[in-house]
Amino acid sequence: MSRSTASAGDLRSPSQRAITRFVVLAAAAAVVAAVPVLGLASPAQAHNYLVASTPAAGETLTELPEEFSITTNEALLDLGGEGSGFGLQVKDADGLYYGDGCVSVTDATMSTPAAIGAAGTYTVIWQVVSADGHTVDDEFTFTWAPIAETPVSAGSSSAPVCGTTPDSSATAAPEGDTPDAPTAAADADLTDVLWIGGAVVAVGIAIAVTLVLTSRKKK
Ligand SMILES: [Cu+2]
Repeated sequence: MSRSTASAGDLRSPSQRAITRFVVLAAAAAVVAAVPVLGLASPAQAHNYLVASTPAAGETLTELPEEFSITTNEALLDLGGEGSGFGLQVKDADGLYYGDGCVSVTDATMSTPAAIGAAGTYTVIWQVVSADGHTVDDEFTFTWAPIAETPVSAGSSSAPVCGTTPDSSATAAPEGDTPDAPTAAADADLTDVLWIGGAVVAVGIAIAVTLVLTSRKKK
């Protein structure tokens, strides 16, 4: 494999050629290592994302629709058809929740019967199960400014659970009582990708070093 003579135009010393070879091999290894990392990262990018909602983020809502809804880019995964893993909460500026906590999922849309309190700023907190089985959650705000008299629902201090009677005591919910499990799951996803990516890069470097050492021994 070793060449007996350098070509006439190659004035580099053997050690320079070894360094060049190492750099080329290391670059090649990095490219090879990057391919599976990108492959692993793509499922995370395939998560469903919000494409439309009622009300829209930042909208000033003047009439109460029949339903509040979230629509994502592709069909949601509603295993068993019970909306497990799905949630759509509507919360006012005082931290009170409105609605019955029930959601229905049809194709790419999750909806809940609309209920709301007095005029003001509201937050929609939603969570869906992506096509790949992972949950995605986010929130946005909208302004409620009814132009006609609208029945005002009683808010509950805790997030309503479908099928149970909401706690209608109108006391503000304590801070930070929204579920944080989806965030933890997203962190775990990212950690996995970084860990696997790091391991693949390390293996790639080890292969490059081995190739360089092997080619040196053969001289
Ligand atoms: Cu995923």
